[in-house]
Amino acid sequence: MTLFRMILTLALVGTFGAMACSDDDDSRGLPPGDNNNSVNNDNNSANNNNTPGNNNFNDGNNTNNNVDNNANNNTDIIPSCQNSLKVVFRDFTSSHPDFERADLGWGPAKGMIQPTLNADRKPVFAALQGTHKIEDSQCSDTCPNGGLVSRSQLIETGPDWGSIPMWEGASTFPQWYTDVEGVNMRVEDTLILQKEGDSYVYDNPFFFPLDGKGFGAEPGQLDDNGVNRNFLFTTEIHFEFEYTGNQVFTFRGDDDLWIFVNDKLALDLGGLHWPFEDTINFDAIASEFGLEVGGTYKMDIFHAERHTKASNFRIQTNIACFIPTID
Ligand SMILES: [Ca+2]
Ligand SMILES: [Ca+2]
Repeated sequence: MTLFRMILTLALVGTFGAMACSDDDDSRGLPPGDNNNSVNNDNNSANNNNTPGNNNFNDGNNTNNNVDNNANNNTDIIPSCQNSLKVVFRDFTSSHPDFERADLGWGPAKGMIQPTLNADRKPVFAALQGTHKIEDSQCSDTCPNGGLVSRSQLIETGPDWGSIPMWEGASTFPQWYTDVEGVNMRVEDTLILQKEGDSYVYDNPFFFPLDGKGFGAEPGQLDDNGVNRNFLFTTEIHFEFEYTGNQVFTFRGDDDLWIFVNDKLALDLGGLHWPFEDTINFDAIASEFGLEVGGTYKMDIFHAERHTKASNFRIQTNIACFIPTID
């Protein structure tokens, strides 16, 4: 680290600390990206009602169960459709330079990756820093919290944070969504969405699908309940869906999240950050993304859990049929 970088980092940490340390903030000393805990305490409805098919690693203290157990019990499922998403997780450890870093900038930061996928349907590195373009709609009432900066402060100060690298960059990012022996461990699984009104929802404020799997929990990496968890992993999902009109897809979570629709980047919440939310309105992007009602299109989702001590993952959509295309 250069002297200038050290000075810059210390200055920014000091600035953030001054903003962050309000009365009851217990997150001092941690990077700002993962300090949110309000959504972890709100007993949100989607995963706590013990309905059939709803036992997918949703509890703050239990390890994950087999998420496929009760998939067929949901009578709301259209027979020819799947309300589940096939997932490839890749477990990492804090030894990887992009995970559990303390000196990174934070997001959500747009522009960290290229707007299109490569030939292997993987995202491609674009920039070390990204830019901060935080819209009101992206920051729900659960964000910020715990004495962190206010939303207006965040917007005002965002560009400063964007000057700090979000990751190592081009040399390490290809490892995030590729099996690399000795670097990551691949675990395949399924996320089951629950029918809620006209939507399908997967909502997990304790998203630790690799507890007891992969490299396992590292010592000292605790969630907000003090439970030792297996943090630091990536999530890769590929599927197709029929565009029928009037469809939306909302994601909220931490940390990095990118969604491609018909091979174009449609949702960009990169970087370390507390749970942020954004929505793809397919009607609004139809022209730009080449979508025509009645057509079937690819969606590719890339997520990364990159820092303690929270892991949130929420999907809400009125897309009823997911056609998995992952290998
Ligand atoms: Ca891990
Ligand atoms: Ca996190």
